[in-house]
Amino acid sequence: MEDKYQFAKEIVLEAGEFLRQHLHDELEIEEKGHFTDLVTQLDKAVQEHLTERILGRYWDDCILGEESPSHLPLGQGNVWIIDPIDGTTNFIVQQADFAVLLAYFENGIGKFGLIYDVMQQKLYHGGGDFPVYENDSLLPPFQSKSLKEGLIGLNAGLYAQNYDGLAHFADQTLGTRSVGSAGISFAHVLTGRLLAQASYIYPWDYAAASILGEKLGYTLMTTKGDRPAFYGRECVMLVPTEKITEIKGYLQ
Ligand code: 2AM
Ligand code: CA
Repeated sequence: MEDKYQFAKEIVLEAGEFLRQHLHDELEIEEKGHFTDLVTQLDKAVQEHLTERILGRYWDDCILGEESPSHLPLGQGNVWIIDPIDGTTNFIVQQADFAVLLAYFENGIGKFGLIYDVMQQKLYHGGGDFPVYENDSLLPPFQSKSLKEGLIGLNAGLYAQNYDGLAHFADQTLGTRSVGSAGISFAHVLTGRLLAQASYIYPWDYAAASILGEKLGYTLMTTKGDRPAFYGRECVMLVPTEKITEIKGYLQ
């Protein structure tokens, strides 16, 4: 597992370097069903490159990627989950606050996760048997604090709809913040900048965070209070495990 983990770090850093080099390329932007859901040739190139690197070395493993042709459920065997660019809209409009996400599972058990904030050059890595780091700095587990002392990552749409009671939960905190990259927002929970993060997203957006978070005293769960299905789009949140009962009291 150590070899696989080192390899995963290497290829994610490589992908980030590639994106920084191509930051000012002319983009071919396509809509995927809705004008706010975008993909570029660089999402596809990074997905292809990571897939080739992984299968070139671990040819029996399976890939589940945002830009893969088929979206298999996470089940048996060795599965790598890739989001080549998390925060594609930020990438296009801001050239900042986007991430490369990679998670590795064996028979449905998370072994390690990686979130690479490409422009900040911050790699959040670990989970499973590995301690969690931001680059070379070990991250401590959740430092207990009350909801009143923390911020929640939540976008304006979910707050405005009070989706599953998220606005009621947010109103117990110091306020909401929104980055536009689920991966980077989850990383802010891991470092303690945010107390929690909720988003309506897909498995490739939350897989790495679920593995990293579990190691530091957080739980990735749906806003209905269930384990995420790792299939299709769901409203999920990363919350301190010790706060679950209290948070559920505010959700509907
Ligand atoms: P993405 O860039 O990989 O699609 C804010 O848009 C966050 O929600 C991003 O992390 C984005 O990831 C994710 N997201 C997931 N599904 C989305 C969708 N259909 N439209 C826009 N953002 C989506
Ligand atoms: Ca993406």
